[in-house]
Amino acid sequence: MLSTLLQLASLAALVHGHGNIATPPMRMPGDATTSACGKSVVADIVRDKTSHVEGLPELAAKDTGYKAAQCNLWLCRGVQFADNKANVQTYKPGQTVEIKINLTIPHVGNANVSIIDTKTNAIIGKPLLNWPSGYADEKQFYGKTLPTNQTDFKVDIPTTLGNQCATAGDCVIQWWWYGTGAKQSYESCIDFTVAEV
Ligand SMILES: [Cu+2]
Repeated sequence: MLSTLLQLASLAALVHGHGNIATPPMRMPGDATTSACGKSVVADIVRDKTSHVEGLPELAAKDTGYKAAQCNLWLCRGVQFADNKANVQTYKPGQTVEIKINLTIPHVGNANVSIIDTKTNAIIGKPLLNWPSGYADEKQFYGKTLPTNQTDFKVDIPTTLGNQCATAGDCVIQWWWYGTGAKQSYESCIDFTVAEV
């Protein structure tokens, strides 16, 4: 009994994350992220792609390899563009892009999908999609009535970006979700370019 409880407790400690972009491919850490954020952050994300951000700063601070400014944990969980150069999506202004989310454990809250300027970590324009509340509601999730468009949706690439996102690495599409009760943030990033036509 005790060993079962201990096993459950350790399992709960491991399975604490809850969502990530399934497609198009999201940034995943490699050597550049290890060099910016240290091994502990990378190990956490590799072990659980859905993991939240809040656990990471403390983990990172204990790691001698952590360079806070370069890592920038609150953008794409610190995962660096250099590790995702093979997955840069090329979009056209006005193109419709389907995004699918792997949502493993719900925490009701707010969410958005936005284009982020990676230099300033600020949203460019308005979010492409926005759920001010009611995203990933436990009751809907476990009742199997979670609206499909929370995990499988389409965004329109704006026609107003000019060449702001023409260079790979300058912008990401970020799916961001905050579970208000759990106080956990989730971030996944898609690298892309869009150039003026
Ligand atoms: Cu949780």
